[in-house]
Amino acid sequence: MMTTAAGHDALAIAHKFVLSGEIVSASPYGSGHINDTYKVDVKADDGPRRYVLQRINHNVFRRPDELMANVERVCTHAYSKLKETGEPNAERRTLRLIRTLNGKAWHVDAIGNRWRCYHFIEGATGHDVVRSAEQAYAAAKSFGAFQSLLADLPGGRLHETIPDFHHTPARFARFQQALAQDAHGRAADAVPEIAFALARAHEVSVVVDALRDGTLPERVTHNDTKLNNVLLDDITQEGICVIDLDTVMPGSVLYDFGDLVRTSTSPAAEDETDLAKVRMQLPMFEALVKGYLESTRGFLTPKEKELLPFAGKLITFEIGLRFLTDWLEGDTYFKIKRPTHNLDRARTQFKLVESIEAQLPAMQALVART
Ligand code: ADP
Ligand code: GN1
Ligand code: MG
Repeated sequence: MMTTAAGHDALAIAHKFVLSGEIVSASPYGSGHINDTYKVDVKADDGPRRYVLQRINHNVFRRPDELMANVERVCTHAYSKLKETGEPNAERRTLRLIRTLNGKAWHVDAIGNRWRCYHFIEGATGHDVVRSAEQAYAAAKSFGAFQSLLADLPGGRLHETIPDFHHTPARFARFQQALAQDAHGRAADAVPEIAFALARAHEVSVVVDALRDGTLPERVTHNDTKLNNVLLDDITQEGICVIDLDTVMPGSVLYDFGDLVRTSTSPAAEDETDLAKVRMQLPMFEALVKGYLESTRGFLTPKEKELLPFAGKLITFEIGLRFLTDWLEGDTYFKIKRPTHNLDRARTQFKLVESIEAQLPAMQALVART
């Protein structure tokens, strides 16, 4: 048996799926914080072929079968709509699940892990850090188009794969609880970050309040629109395929646009420790707005549009809070590579929040004239 660092025999699991050739290897792949992802190499009659195999983290996603039912619905709808509209490269433009030998859309292993396998999208990359305004534009256009594609998803409301995922006040309450408990005695190492978070308590409910009173609409949204969750063509930099569909569920488009601001306007990585490098760059924001409005103009309401800059600040704060909470709780949620990783990530997010706050009027003026 060949097990990986995570202790799973991915090669054996790959054999449970209908792959078109002899399976050669399965190796860890990507830089996601939640699931275990593997690249599977296969020798097919017409040459080498690759697949993506993933184990769903069921500590994070407590109802993995509901999650997979969502993913299957979303993939099927997106693919058939692309085909209907005559998209010549539909195969490359949406994730497609590979069936198991039993004809299922996912595999349950002997110890209850859920596994799924996708066709590999070739010649495209998910970037951890934005390198050009063209990339920001392409990413925003793709996530906007993805929302548009799902506007008529049949079959009723999707399952909430993580309840209250973007309920920022609930995230804040969890942070306060972790702080009060300080179970690992770490609060003393994060005094400025804790003060920064506490000082922003009054802003956390803007979007959830508006969703509740109907001034913002609920839509089918992606909810994890960080830059590396859209694959960009290696040659043209065009947006090719939106990936990581685990959190596609009812939500606000503002959190989707906001996470693009968080991950596509700063020249620094999410865990950059040199905070001098962290900043919101207005030209990148401009490219995001342009790309996003191009694909969402048909449905975006004036209130949604108006809140686009604030959304960038709100979700950057929310994700910073989540990293800080995970740090206080002893690193149980996000994968870490060093002891202070979650604290470093929180610091980076909060530095970016400050940069957004300083430029909010300019960002709002830009949106108003676009
Ligand atoms: P996580 O939830 O852990 O972030 P993702 O679904 O985003 O997992 O996958 C992790 C990485 O694997 C992605 O960032 C991307 O680089 C790569 N990846 C995922 N699906 C595909 C695919 N179908 N084709 C090519 N690469 C993929
Ligand atoms: C996680 O799965 P991944 O790495 O794309 C997280 C997001 C965070 C992100 C921060 C299910 O995303 O919510 O914004 O890390 N996903 C989940 O990088 O919690
Ligand atoms: Mg991902």
